[in-house]
Amino acid sequence: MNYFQPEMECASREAMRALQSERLRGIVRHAYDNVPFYRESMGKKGLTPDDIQTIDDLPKLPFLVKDDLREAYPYGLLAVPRADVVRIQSTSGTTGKRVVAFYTQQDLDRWEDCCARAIVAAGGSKEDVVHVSYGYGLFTGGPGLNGGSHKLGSMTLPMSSGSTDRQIQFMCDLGSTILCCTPSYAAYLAESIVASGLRDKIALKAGIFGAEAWSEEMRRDIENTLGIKAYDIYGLTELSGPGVSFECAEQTGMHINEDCFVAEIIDPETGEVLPEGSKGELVFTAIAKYAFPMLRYRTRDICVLHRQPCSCGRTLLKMEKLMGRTDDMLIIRGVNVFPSQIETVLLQEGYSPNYQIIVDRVHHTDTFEVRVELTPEMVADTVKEISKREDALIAAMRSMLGISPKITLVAHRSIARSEGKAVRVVDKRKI
Ligand code: DLL
Repeated sequence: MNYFQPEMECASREAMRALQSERLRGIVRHAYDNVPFYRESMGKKGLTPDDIQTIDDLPKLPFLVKDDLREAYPYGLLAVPRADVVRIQSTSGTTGKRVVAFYTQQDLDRWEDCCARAIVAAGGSKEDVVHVSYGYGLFTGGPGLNGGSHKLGSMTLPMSSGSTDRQIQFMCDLGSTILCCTPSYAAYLAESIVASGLRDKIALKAGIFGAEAWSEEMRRDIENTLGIKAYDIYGLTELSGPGVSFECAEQTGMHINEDCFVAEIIDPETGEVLPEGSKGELVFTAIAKYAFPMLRYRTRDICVLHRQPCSCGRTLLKMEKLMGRTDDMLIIRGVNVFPSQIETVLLQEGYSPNYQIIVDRVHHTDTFEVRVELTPEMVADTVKEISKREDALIAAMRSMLGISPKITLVAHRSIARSEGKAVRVVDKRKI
């Protein structure tokens, strides 16, 4: 199968709108008939599926937010019989409850097709050796790019992250040509390759980097160090995973796979839909996935959409690099972290909720520290006891977040109290 698909990727505006409207009618009917949540939320607005005929009717539909997914945990939004689900993936939720996304075989195929298109847009073909160093497991990065690479017929190295020496060895020995990982891991790998003196032994030509924000400066740095072209890729678990949008060689924004996802930009305060070119919150409706329908899902990502002609020939709408979020979610080494999760752990472990999260980026790698106040009862602890407490907190954080912060226990009342909103997060990264 060819994964440059001009009938979709270069379709005329009219043809794409017609396809999107047809798919939208189908998914709205499916969600309404099979998910009580959608029936109720549409009912509250006096809507039935007949009211949604074209994508111009989208703004009539209510929004869906992350809290709705959390409340529906685990099966509340499932829209197909359990027996038709072949896979789940998952991501962190706002207060520790995870979001679980479900896939039918057809949903998985469509997701992998989107990832295959991204690899082709980065110059990939079946001749390539695709080195996937995103995490595997519940995180969508590894499984998504792995699936896309398989679809394309490329030799796929399911490396996952970590074990940098082994990554470099395989890269040299097997001739990896396309690297897929988070931009911060790419930068770290690049430094390690140079330090190992093996820069001339690698055959990499491209990288597909996403899951977290990265600057143009960081892109040029990675490109120059590794001698590759670095492409951005965007996605989120709720919408399948990576491949919602991807960059082409023009590197002026990411093309949205519009045959699968309809994008809107809204004013995050009022919910009003803004015209193309405005900065606002990105809202997606997934029109081609059935197990876990997402109608007007508020991503909390801030972005601008534009539809200028692209030299690659694709007519797919483009989204610019993300400009931040409307909530307090942090992305640290590619992992989504909510301050509320950290607070939950501290309270469970017997600490007060006086803490501060300090994030920085040193040599392109995120550092992550949590400063926690000892309670008055703990102040008399010995150094050995304090060090044991720190280890226990690191383990509890790791189990909640999937990554370990550096824990610094500080004296009672030493974290500055604020009169207004507490300053819980100090993010020193310049992205
Ligand atoms: O990060 C999926 C993914 C995996 C995308 C691999 C790209 C590559 P989640 O863990 O659910 O899914 O996190 C989704 O990550 O709402 C954005 O805030 C952020 N994000 C994803 N891609 C980018 C990117 C995956 N290219 C959240 N640039 C999203 C900036 C990104 N932020």
